[in-house]
Amino acid sequence: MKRLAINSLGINVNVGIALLVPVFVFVLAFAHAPTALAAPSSMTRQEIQDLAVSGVGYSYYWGHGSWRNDGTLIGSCSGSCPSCSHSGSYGADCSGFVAKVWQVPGPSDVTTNSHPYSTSSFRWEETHWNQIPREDAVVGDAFVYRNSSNTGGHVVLYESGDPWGSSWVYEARGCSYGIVHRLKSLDSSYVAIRRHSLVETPCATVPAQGRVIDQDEACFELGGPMQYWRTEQAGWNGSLKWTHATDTQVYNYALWHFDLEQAGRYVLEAYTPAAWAESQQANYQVRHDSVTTATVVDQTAVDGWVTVGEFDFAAGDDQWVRLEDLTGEPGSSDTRVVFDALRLTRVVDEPSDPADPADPADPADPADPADPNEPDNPAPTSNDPASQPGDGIDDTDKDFDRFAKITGGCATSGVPSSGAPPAAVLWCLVLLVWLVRRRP
Ligand SMILES: [Ca+2]
Repeated sequence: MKRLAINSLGINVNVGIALLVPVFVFVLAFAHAPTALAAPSSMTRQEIQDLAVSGVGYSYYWGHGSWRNDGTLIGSCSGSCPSCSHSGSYGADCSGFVAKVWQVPGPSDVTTNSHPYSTSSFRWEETHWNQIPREDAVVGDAFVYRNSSNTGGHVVLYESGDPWGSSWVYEARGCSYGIVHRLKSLDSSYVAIRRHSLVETPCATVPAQGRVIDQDEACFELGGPMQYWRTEQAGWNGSLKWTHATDTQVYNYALWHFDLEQAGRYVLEAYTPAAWAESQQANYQVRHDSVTTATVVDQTAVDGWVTVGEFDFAAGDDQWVRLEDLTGEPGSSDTRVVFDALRLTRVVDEPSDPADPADPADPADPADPADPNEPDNPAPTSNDPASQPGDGIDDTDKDFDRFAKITGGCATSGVPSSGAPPAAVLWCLVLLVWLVRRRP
């Protein structure tokens, strides 16, 4: 009994612990979880933009956020918000609009009214989004502004354009305008924010022949304090980044990641437009096939593609080029280091004439031996050999023939023909025959 009791007790304790531990962990987890919001569902930038487009045309509706996919029942707004009046069931204000197209805090059909955040939330909180450097804004990011007294503000969805100048945006503009797509100047009081859980376009692979890898691709990684980066509407494909050089420590750096489809030897070039590239000792570190090679490049040497070097790359990723601001040029010199496109071009080995053995096939072309007959058969020349480039007649012959044809009509002027019997001889023969016949 004792042993049984002990065994029974032991079993019960073990089972109890086994059951209680996960329950305890579960309770603990949730006791600490209430403020930890789940990340929003994954979305692509295209999905965000598509939702924004679907809302264009609907009315401004203070404190609301919903519309329809069929563009009907757009509603209307009048007056001056918040003391405005609205008719209809659909429409959105600026923050209701951005929350809906961003699908935050969670999935919500556009037809379902929701208004989970104010511009204050978008400006001062970072629950499902965070601030980004303004110049990094791309389609699907947002720009938010909140006044100094924190009583009002505005938020728009960014599409394209100059983030420091005129930008194309989608916005619930106001009572008199509704939801619009327009070119808007975003002043410096706006900050850029980016939704979490975006599914970004992956870094595209490098095909066998190579390709350009630009600084606005997913393959490009920017590092260091964002306030030191500048973006210009210049360079390869209309944009580049630069930062000032230093001679003390690395502040900023960037990497271009490569994922090659085929191993091989490639020429690596960097695009260095003269208007922006000033560093004469940019240090490119090239990671290729498990080897890192550093090369100093004068970015002022070429207004365009400057050669970094020739490298053997393996197939696959974990290969990159890293460029830092630590060039050795003093910060006081305000030397710009440019970060624009890189170009990989496959080095094709010179063929060792392996195709030549195929040349013996040429003798199988017996047409040439027939050429000697050509002078005896001048008829083809009347077919304008100039229009028969594949007939094996060389240009000299064509020119001669063309000349002969053109001058043919004038040849009766008596160009001596060595093969023709002189007329006098013929007349002599005729006279001789006549004399012989007359002889009795
Ligand atoms: Ca570029």
